[in-house]
Amino acid sequence: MRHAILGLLVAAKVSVAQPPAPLITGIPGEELGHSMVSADFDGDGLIDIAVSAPRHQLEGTYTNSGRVLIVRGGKGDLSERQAQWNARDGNCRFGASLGIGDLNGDRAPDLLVGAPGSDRARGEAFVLRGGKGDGEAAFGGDLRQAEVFLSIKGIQELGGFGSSIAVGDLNGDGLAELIVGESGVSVGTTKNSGRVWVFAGRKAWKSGTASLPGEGELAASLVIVGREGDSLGGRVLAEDVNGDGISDLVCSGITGTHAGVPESGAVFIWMGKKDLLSNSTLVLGKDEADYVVFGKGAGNLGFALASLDFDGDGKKELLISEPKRSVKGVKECGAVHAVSIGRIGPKCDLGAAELAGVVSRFGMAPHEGFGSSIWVGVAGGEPDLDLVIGAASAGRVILLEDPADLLLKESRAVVGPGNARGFGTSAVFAKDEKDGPGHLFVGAPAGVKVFRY
Ligand SMILES: [Ca+2]
Ligand SMILES: [Ca+2]
Ligand SMILES: [Ca+2]
Ligand SMILES: [Ca+2]
Repeated sequence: MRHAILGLLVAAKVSVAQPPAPLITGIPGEELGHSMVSADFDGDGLIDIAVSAPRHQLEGTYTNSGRVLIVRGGKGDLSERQAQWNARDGNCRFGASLGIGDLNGDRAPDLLVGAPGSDRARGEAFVLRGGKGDGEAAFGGDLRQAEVFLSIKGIQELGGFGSSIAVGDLNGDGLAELIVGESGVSVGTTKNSGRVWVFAGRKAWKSGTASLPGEGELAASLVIVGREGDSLGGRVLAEDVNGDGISDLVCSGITGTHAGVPESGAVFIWMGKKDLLSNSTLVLGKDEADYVVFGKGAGNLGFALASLDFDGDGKKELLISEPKRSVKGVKECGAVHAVSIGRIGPKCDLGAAELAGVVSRFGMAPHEGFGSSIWVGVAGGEPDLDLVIGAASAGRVILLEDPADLLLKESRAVVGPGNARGFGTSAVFAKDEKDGPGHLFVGAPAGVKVFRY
């Protein structure tokens, strides 16, 4: 049985006739809806939403300080369920990246927030603890005063530490690692290499604010440096994509050059294993990743990352978007690729004529930006919806009830209203009420709006 919203969308086929009024309208220019994640941050059984506005101007500070809005699940007055995290300083772009994961092992999902513009773009990464009791994530606060569970400050000017952030157990010891991208950094003479930091999991994290290079208590266990132009760490993902039960590390170099074309993008993958963190530094070009996937043309491969069991074999495929991919004369229609690790070679070129282990869906029209965002449902969970893919330049999202639908042309789509520019830059589906099917939330940052269907 399909849920009400899906029934509605089936009937509407391509668009919902009357779009709802925006759930939240932000302040012009603040980019509300830039990033969005969903999890039950306060432990009440209802899914909550965190949505960022990284160019929000905080009262009394410079522009681009950023804010993250929380909408707690439930019924009734939105104002009673809404909270806000205020940034620490101007220009820090708090909320330019968001993530979820349980860092401290209390089984409550923690909210991860990057502020890559902080302190002359040295950047800062925040972990806001989820859960009942001492959980702070769902209730908001002002970082100029509030102590949060953990924050780490970057060290290199313009490095942009916090460009991406994720949590996952990469060495299978049961303790979750913290992974942070620093995509703006040039390491040594390697311009725009970007860098990814991995801080090994521990039974007890020392709460408070720390600075790189992680010393003593917070020494980084693994540092990965990109190739020239990669801007490694624009996105990071820690999910098990080869089915061995250990999370694997996936790092995007969205601007990387391939076959002489800058901005092609490359995605580097390391299989999680017991001794993954024993190398202290890896330098791409000298050291190899276990797998690399290269984009075709200036498509920005790796702009969005996710994982989902696409073919039902019990192993998750890696989903990689390429929103500026052109195909057969359709310029920048975009693409999403489902990659089966184990069926591809160590170097997988998406421009190759014959490709085993890769299933690709392309956007339909020029300049759609298909793949601006990817949201994945929980396997076997409610609602019965597996995948939402944004096409922000066209202002729409598509919804897939079964990952095998990826190739179906007749997917259900939701088209944003005309004043919702950037609709689909972020999207999640969340069961945010006790009864009922859940709702689709879509961010439109150029129109500074968040919609709920
Ligand atoms: Ca909740
Ligand atoms: Ca936690
Ligand atoms: Ca670990
Ligand atoms: Ca694995």
